[in-house]
Amino acid sequence: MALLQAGRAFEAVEVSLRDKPASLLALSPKATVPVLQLPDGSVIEESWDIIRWALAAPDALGWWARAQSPANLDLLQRNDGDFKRHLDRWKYPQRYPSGSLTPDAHRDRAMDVLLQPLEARLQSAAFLGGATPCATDLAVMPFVRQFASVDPGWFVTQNVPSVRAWLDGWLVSPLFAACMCKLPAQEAIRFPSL
Ligand SMILES: N[C@@H](CCC(=O)N[C@@H](CS)C(=O)NCC(=O)O)C(=O)O
Repeated sequence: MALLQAGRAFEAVEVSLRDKPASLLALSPKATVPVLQLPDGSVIEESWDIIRWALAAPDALGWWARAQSPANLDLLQRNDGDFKRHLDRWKYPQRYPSGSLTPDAHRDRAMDVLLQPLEARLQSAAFLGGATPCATDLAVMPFVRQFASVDPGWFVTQNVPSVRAWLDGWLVSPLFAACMCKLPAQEAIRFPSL
């Protein structure tokens, strides 16, 4: 989404995380997605670094600048740290059989760590960037989407109306639709600049 928002043309290659292709491992031995290879061959293998590369310069619309506020950096840290840890342990309990918390306790911690502070922020502004989005919206939204879809029936009963409205808005946005098209496996697909 950051690449599209920045109007940068790129090729996307869909990979199966259950059967990681050698081409991915060769680019990035840690083999998590996303991975971005630049024309000079250099590789960026952390999503926030990819977002920075896409949006920071030039930053005509301020998507990167607005993400640098202490409140947004704090949310990013919560998202990438404790929230993802609890989300994974709720979503994939079979992968973490010896944990001390039940899956539902992880779900509740995830609410406390991210969803409640996010709700407080979004009650006073439509986006984390204020009246318009910023890089933090892009970094956090996909994981809130994951969280909401683990148990949608439970999620709609939670008292986070502003988070739901924000998430629903992203899910119908042209930017999200452009990213979520189904790609053929392991074939480079060129995305035009928007
Ligand atoms: N800190 C990394 C995390 C990336 C990450 O964990 N991606 C997941 C998909 S959302 C992944 O590749 N999982 C496969 C694996 O860990 O083997 C980033 O933000 O780029």
